[in-house]
Parts: sequence; structure tokens; C-alpha cells
Amino acid sequence: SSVTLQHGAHRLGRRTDPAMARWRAYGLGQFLHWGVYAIPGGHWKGKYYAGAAEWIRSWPEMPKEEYDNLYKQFNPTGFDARAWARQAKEMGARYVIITTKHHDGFCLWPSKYTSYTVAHSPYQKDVIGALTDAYKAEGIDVYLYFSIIDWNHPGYRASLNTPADRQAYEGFKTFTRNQLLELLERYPACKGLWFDGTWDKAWVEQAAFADSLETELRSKIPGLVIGSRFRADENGKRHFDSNGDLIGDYEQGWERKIPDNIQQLNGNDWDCVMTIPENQWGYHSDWKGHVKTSTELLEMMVKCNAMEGNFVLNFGPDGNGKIREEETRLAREIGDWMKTNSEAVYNCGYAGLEKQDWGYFTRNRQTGKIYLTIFNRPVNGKVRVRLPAGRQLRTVRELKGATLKTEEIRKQEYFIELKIPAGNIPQVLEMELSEGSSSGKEEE
Ligand code: H79
Repeated sequence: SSVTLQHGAHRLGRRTDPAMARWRAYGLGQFLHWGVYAIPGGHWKGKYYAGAAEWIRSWPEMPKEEYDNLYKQFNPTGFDARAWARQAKEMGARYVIITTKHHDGFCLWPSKYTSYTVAHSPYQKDVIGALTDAYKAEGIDVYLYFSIIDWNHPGYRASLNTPADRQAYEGFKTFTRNQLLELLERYPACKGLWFDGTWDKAWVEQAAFADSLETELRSKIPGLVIGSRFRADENGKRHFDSNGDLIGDYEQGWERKIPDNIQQLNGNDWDCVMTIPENQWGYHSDWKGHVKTSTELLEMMVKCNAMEGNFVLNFGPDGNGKIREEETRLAREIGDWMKTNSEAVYNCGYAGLEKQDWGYFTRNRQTGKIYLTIFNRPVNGKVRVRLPAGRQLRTVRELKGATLKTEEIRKQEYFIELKIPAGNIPQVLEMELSEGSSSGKEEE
């Protein structure tokens, strides 16, 4: 049974338009977190901040007053938008999500509605404009990240406890709307908005306002893609409304985590945004703990693709505008793999086959080609593939390479003999199936 909602989901099931099909086909994206938090880089007055670098302002050791004046030092002379865009292209990213404004409120574009922007920093230039142009020139679609939380705006509140709070927050809502319309007007090539910081009680109460604002934003750029993290319904339900239906175009709750199986996604589009260390988005000069390797990241990406999701890898450039060496190396390693194997990623999704031990099946939505990306190479050098009744294995080949020997082990079950020796590179195979059941040996 379902309840009537004024501000619930606007649609049941996936979007079917070309703009959303384009989004679905990306496979791999890049996230960029850049702002004045890159200047302290996780340290203040010799002390180490163990939290996420972009949250340093919330640290008791960081005087707010001093943080809010850091923009006077924002002068990234090493920033080269085209170099970032080229690197993203080399990595194989098809879209980029850029922080226009994080929770601290500092705007990387020269907003008319506040003086807390890059225009008032020594750098002066429009960072979002430069990045939008550079990424577009590389053929990479641009999405804008926008934090509803804004620690700099006088009207911002996390919760509304008094009439004065409510009055102040009205000013903040107007400001938020103005900034969003300004962004879409200034950067009309923008394909979508990635909202964050929408969990505040104050914002969750604004279902009617946020709903009408979302409609207004969509009217400005046809096909605009907005995820489930923007608005709540009138009962305060986020991501999924009171009837359990997805709000927005795709599920936006997979932050630094990946679903275990496709059933969990309920048929919805989704993205996974991932950090290279455990939890650092903005630049932290001193990464501690596990730093993911390129093969770990590739496995996460293909796992997402196999479950119909996009994988978005985060980069946090430093205060001078440089991308750190660890990130540059990973981008190159991922790009090297993508050069040979990206056909198993782009426009590839769920192959309709059960998950198997060696890795992931993906299927190209247009050609129907089925790929196997092998992350767990069996010690016998043979990949065991089980097929459902009614499907037979016809051929398996390496990408642009040899056809591989297969052996039917039993009904609907095969070994594929790998040729290349075990190494640390996940290999991709392409498989052709035909209708009909395998002959097999009848079980006694
Ligand atoms: O920009 C990066 C992070 O800075 C930002 N999102 C990524 C993309 C981020 N900020 N916070 N978080 C992610 C996690 C926030 C968790 C909490 Fe809460 C906010 C804990 C308490 C308030 C949301 C609401 C989760 C639990 C309650």
C-alpha cells in the first residue's frame, strides 16, 4: 500500500531518455575536491588532524576565524586546468564531478551572492570556468558538486530552533537558490548536479522548497541529472520516499562503499564515489592507513559496472594546484589498463549471469557483448564458468587476441584455459554464447 505524497519520487523506475543513457554509459568518473582546505592539508600549527582534510574547519584545534581567512592565501600558481583534464582523460574518466563549494562555503567560482569566493582570493580567476572548459575540451562531461551545508553563510543553520532561526534560514534558502541558478547559467555545459550535506534537520524540513527548486533547476538544462541526495519528502525521508521509491535520478548513497549484489540496487541507477585512502577527499599531506592500489581500484570499478553502477574516483589536489604523485601514478596505471580493456567498462552493465569466483561479467548495453574481467586467477590457470540452462559457450577470446581453449566439464559448466601467465594485471576476455543447452554428460 502506498501513501499519497506531494514531494516524493516524481517517477517510478529508471529514466529512459538519452541524457540518462549517456550518464549510465560512463563507467568511470573522476571526483575533484578542491578548496581552501587544501592549504592546511590536514595540519594546523604542527598538529595532525586525523579526520577528512576538507572537514578541518570543524576541528576544535582549528580556530574558525583563522580558517575563514585562509582564502586570502589561496593562490595556486601551479594550477593548470588542462593538465588535470588531460590526466583524467588518460585515466579513462568519462565524467568529472567538481566541488564548486564544500561545507566551508568557499566558492571556486566568482559568485555574485557572497564575497567568500575565489574572486576575492589572490588567485582571482574563475576555477570552475577553467575546469569546465578544459574537461569539455577533452570530451569529459562536467557535473557540479554543491554542498547545501555552508558554514560561512550567516543564515545557515543545521537545525531551526527559534523563529529567528527560521527567519535567517529563509535568507539562506534564497541564497542557495540564487547560487544554483547562477551556476547553471554560468556553466550551461553542466550535465548534472551532485549534492551533498543535505542531512541537516533544517534542510530535511524544506521538502516543498527543495522540490520546486529541483524542478526549476531541471527546467534550465534539459536532461540535467540529479541524484537522490538533494531533497527529502514531506515526512523527512531521504534517498527513498515514504513509499520506498527512489527520489531523483539515481541512488547516491554509495559513498566509499559498494553493494554486495545487484538485488540490493532494486533496479535503480547508482554511482559509487570512492577515496584512494580510507577517508580523505580534500588534500591531506599525510595519508595514513591503507592506500588503495590500482588493481584494487580497478576491481571496485568493474564490480560497480557489473552491477550497473558508475565508479567515481576522487582526487584532492594540493594548495598549489598540483595533483599529488600517488594520485598521478594511480591515474596512469588505471589508464594503462583502460587503454586495452575499457570496452569491458564503457556502456557495460549487468550481464544477467550469476557472479562467479574469478571476477565479474559485464555486458555492453548496445552490442550485447559479454566480458569476463578476471581478478582472482585460479592456480590451475583455468577459469570455471557456469551458465544458466539454455545458454551454451560458443567461443572465448582475449581482447584483440587469441581464441582460448575451452573444456566442457559438465552440463552448463566449462573451463577456459588462460594463456597469459599469472601476473598482477586483471585480464579481460570476451565470451560468445549461443542458445541451447550444453551437451554435458548426463549425471548418473
Ligand atoms: O565531500 C565528501 C565528504 O566531505 C562529504 N561527502 C563526500 C563526498 C561527507 N561529509 N560528511 N560525510 C561525508 C559523512 C557524514 C556523516 C555524518 Fe551524518 C554527518 C555523520 C553525522 C552527520 C549523515 C547524517 C550520516 C549520519 C547522519
